[in-house]
Amino acid sequence: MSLTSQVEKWVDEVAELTGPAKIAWADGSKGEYDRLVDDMLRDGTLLPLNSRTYPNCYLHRSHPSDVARTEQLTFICSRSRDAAGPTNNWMAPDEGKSRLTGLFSGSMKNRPMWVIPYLMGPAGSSMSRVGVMVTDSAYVVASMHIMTRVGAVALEHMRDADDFIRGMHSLGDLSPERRFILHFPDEKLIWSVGSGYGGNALLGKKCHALRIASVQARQEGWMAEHMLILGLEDPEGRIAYLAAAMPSASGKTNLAMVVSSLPGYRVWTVGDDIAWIHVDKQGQLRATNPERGFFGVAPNTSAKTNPNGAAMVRSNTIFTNVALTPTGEPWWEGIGPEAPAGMLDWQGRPWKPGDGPAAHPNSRFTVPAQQCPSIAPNWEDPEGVPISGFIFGSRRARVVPLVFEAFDWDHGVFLGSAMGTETTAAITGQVGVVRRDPMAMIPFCGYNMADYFGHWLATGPRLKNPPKIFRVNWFRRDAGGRFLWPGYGENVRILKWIVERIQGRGKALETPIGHVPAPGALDDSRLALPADALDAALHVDRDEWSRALDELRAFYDQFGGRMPTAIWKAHAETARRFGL
Ligand code: GTP
Ligand code: SPV
Ligand code: MN
Repeated sequence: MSLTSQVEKWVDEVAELTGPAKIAWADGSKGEYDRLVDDMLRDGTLLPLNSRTYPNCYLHRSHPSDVARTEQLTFICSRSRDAAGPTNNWMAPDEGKSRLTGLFSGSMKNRPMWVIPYLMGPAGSSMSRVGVMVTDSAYVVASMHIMTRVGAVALEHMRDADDFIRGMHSLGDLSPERRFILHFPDEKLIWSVGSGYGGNALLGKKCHALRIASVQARQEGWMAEHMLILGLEDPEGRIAYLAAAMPSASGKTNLAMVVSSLPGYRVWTVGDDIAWIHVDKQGQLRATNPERGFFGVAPNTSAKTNPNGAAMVRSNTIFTNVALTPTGEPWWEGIGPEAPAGMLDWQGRPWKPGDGPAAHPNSRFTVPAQQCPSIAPNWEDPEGVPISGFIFGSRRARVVPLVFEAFDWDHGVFLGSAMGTETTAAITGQVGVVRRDPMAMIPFCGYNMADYFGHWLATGPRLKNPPKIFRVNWFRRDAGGRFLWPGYGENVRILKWIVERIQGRGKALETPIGHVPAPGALDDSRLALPADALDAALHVDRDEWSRALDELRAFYDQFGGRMPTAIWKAHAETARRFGL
C-alpha cells in the first residue's frame, strides 16, 4: 500500500458524493497561485488593486451574509455530548453526516474540485501535522497557499497512510440556513458547507489546528492554543519567548509584531494566532506556529498602530471586504489617511462619509508571514522556541487590571479559565457583550473545557521551570469611556515588566488576584499619562471582583463534577483573600 492510498480513497469518496467536473491536486507552486489569481480576476472573484502601490494585491468581496465565523453553526460531533461539553454545540456523528450529506450531494457539479495537501507547522518538525482539504472555492485554495505549506511537502510528513486530517469543504449556496461547520474528532474529519469565509472555510486554521488538534494534543500530551508567539529582545541581546492567548480581534496580531516604543527593546514575531506547544525532553515548553501566513484584522491597522502590519500588506496580499479607493487602493477605518472622495464600500457600493463603515468591521488581509518586517529569523525552527511566559489577555472595559501575575501555575490556569471578554466583529452576533472565554478558547476547544482545564493543570508538574503566567487588559476604560492605557507600541512596556518578573527582577505588589507592578516598576518614561491613569488601570476593585467571582461560579457550575478541584480551590482562595 502506498503512503497516499488512504488519501486517494477518501478523495474518491468525496468526489463520488460532490460530483465535480474535474479534480485538481494542488502542488503549492507559484505558477499554480498565479493561475488561480488569473482565473479569479477573469470571473470577478478577485478585483485587481493598484499594481504600482500594491503590487500583486487583490480584493475579494465575500457574500454579504458570509463575513465572519458563525459559532452557532459550528458543532463538535464527538460520540457523546459530554465529550464536547456544555460550551460547545454538539451533534451526534451520524446525525451530522445524514444532515450534511444532502448538502454536499452534487454540490460541485460543473465545477472543479481542488485537493489541497497541506502541512501545519515548519517542515522537518516532529510537531507538524498533515491535512488534506477538498474544496470547490478557488479563493480558499489561494488563501491556503498563503496560510499553510501546500503540496508534496505535506504528504512527505505523513507518518503512515492514515496520518492526515480530512477536510471536506463546499461553498454550497452560501445561505446561513444551509451552513454547517462540523468536526468529528474521533475520525480526524471536518465537514464544512455554506461558507467561504475565514475560519469557517480555511480548514487548516481553526477547524484543524485548534478544534481537532486540541483533542489530539490532550491525548498525546501537548497543547494547541489560540496564541501568538513572540520574542522580546532586551538591550543586552537576550530574547525571551512569550505566548499570549487573546480572544478574536483583541490584539494578538498587533502585539505579535509590535514596534517597541522603548529604546533597546525589540519584538520578534513567531506567530500571530495559533501555537502548538510541546514539552521537550528537558521539561521545557517549546512552541511552533502551525501557520505560514497571517489572516489579520484590517480596521485600525495603520502606520501608527501597527507599522510592521501596515508595511507587510503592501504586496502579495489578498484583502477581503475592505473598501476600494478610486485609485485602486484598499481602505479601511483607522488606516490613517482620510477616506478619499469616490470610494466604494466593502460591497462595492458608492460610499460617502456618514454612510457607516466603508470596510466591514471584520475585513481582513491574508499575507505570507515572511513579509512581516519583524519575523523572527528562527520562526520556522523545527524545534520551536522555548516559552518562558504565558499571557492571557482580553477586552474588558472594567474589572480587569492592565497587567498582573499569577501566584503559581495552578493560579495562572485559574486566571485563564476565569477570562471573560467583550465580543467583537470576528464572530457574527452582538458586538461588545461580555461573555466567558477561558484561555480565548471557548470557540476553539474541540472537547469538554473542564477536561481542558485539567490538561493545563496536569502539564505544569511535567515542566522543569513552568512558565510564569500573566493576565493583561489593554482595553480598560475611564468613567468617560476613554482607554486608560495607550496600547499598541506602548504595550512593550508591559512585556518588559513581564520579562523582568520572569528573570526575578521586576518589583511587584501582592493583591488578592495576583502581583501587580509596584509603583515605578512599569517603565513609563516619556509616556506622559494623565495623573492617576496608571493607578486606575492597575486598580483591583473588591466589589467588581466579588460580582465577577459570582458570575464565574455560575460558569464553572455547568461542568458539574468534571470541573477540576484545583480551579474551585483557586476561586475560593481568591474570595478568601478579598475577605468575602
Ligand atoms: P484574530 O485574528 O481574530 O484572532 O484577532 P487578533 O487577536 O489577532 O486581533 P488584532 O491584533 O487584529 O486586534 C484587533 C483589534 O484590536 C483592532 O481593532 C485593534 O485596533 C485592536 N487593538 C489591538 N491592540 C490594541 C491595543 O493595544 N489597544 C487598543 N485600544 N486596541 C487594540
Ligand atoms: C478568529 O476569529 O479568531 C480569527 C479569524 O483568527 S478566523 O480565521 O476567521 O477564525
Ligand atoms: Mn484567531
